[in-house]
Amino acid sequence: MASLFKDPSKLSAYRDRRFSGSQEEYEHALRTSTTLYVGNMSFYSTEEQVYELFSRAGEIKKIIMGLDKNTKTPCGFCFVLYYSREDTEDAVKYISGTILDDRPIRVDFDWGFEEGRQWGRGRSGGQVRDEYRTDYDPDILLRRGYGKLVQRE
Ligand code: GTA
Repeated sequence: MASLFKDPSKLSAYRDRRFSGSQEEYEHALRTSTTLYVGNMSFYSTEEQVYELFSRAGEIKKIIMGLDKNTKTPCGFCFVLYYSREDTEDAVKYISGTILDDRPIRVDFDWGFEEGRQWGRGRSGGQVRDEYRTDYDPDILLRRGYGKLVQRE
C-alpha cells in the first residue's frame, strides 16, 4: 500500500544550476544537509507560521523567507535550517504535502543556504516556476504566471 508520507531516501529531480560541484557532490550535500527548501507556499504565509509548523519536527536554527527580488516581498518559498539531520528527514517525511494557508507545501532537501539564494530568479522577480505555470492556480494574479512566458515565446 502506498504510504501517506514522503520517502526521505528519495531525492527530488530538482537541481540548483548555481551549485558549482559535481552531481555526486550535489547528492552527497542533499543526503547530509540540515537545510530544507519549502515551495508552493502562499505569498501570505509568514515566518511565524513556518516556525510553528516546522518546529513540530524539531528545533529550528533559522528560517529564511524567499523574496521577490524586485518588490522584496515573500514570493512563495523559504529555507528552513535545523540542527539535526534526523529532524530534517522527519520534516520531509511528515510535513511535505501539509496544507498551509490552503496550499499543499513541497518540502525538499537543499544543498545549503548561501547569501543570494533567498531571491526569486524569475525574470519578473518571483520564482521561475510561477512564470511557466500552465495549470490553474487559485493565486494566479499574485503569481503572475499562467504560462505568460510560455505563450510569449
Ligand atoms: N532544494 O525544488 C527545489 C527548489 N526550487 C524549485 C527552487 N529552489 C529550490 N531548492 C530546492 N528544491 O535558491 C531554490 C533555488 C533558489 C530559490 C529561488 O529557490 O535554488 P527559483 O525557483 O526562482 O529559480 O529559485 P530556479 O530554481 O533557478 O528555477 P529553475 O531551476 O529554472 O526552475 C524551477 C522549476 O520551474 C522547474 O523545476 C520547473 O518546474 C519550472 N520550469 C523552469 N523552466 C521551465 C520551462 N522552461 N518550462 C516549464 N517549466 C519550467
